[in-house]
Amino acid sequence: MAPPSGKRVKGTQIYRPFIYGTTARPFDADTNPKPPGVPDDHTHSWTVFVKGIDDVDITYWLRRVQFKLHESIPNHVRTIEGTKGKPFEIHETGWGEFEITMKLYYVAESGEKPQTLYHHLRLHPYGRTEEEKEAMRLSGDDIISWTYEEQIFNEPYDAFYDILTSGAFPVSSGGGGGAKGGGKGGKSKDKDDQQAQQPQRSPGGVLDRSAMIPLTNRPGQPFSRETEQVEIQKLKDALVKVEELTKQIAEDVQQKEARLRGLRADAGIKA
Ligand code: SLL
Repeated sequence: MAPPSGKRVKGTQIYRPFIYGTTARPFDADTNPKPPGVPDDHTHSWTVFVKGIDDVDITYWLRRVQFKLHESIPNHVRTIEGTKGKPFEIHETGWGEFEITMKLYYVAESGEKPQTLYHHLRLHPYGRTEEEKEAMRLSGDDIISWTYEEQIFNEPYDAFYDILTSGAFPVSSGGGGGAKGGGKGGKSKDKDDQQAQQPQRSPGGVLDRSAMIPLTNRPGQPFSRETEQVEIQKLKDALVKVEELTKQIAEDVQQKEARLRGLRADAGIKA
């Protein structure tokens, strides 16, 4: 593919948060009955996905995703083309865990080569302790293995830069430019125009075509500033623990050295 014409925006990096991963659920007669035709040895239904944070649209930078599943699965290489506002996803059933390869293809204007990500399909709760495993069992029977990622576009072409950054404020001259909810009977044109000027936000407050993440968590939306703060606190607490341990070990070494000196002196050995 020929690189896009135009210049690169020098010294500029644009990043966009996104999430990829799998959600699995064991078959259960009441909560997740096995659909007809699913083989007897299949124990779970699962979904693999790539999507925007707080489910915001990412198709303005991500064009398609090729998912490579385990060879035991019929038609194991699947390509999903982007549909505006929808996740790139595949629903499947099976019995075993394996590594899924996801190849991300960017929009033509980006001039970017595809990039490959790897994700381990999880069917069973995991964690280092029973507590952690129990936490995995939260939210019904869903086994969630999700990763927060940031896609970096380094010195994007100027046309792509515009695509990345201009969508939050639709051009009013274009008759709405994709603003939702306008044009219903009874609304004045002024109001429609006003709405077209409003940047669009997800329910969690994420501005369309931005690098924002929500301030707080919501059910099914675990990545937020709140989560970030919790992680930062965990790191701080761990650092305090490491410093305490280091101090203890240093004291221990000092005591042992003193004892060694004493023993040597008793035995008449020169230090
Ligand atoms: C394992 N190494 O032994 C893995 C392989 C394969 C999973 C897991 C089959 C689905 C189908 C399926 O679940 N394969 O037949 O459609 O755990």
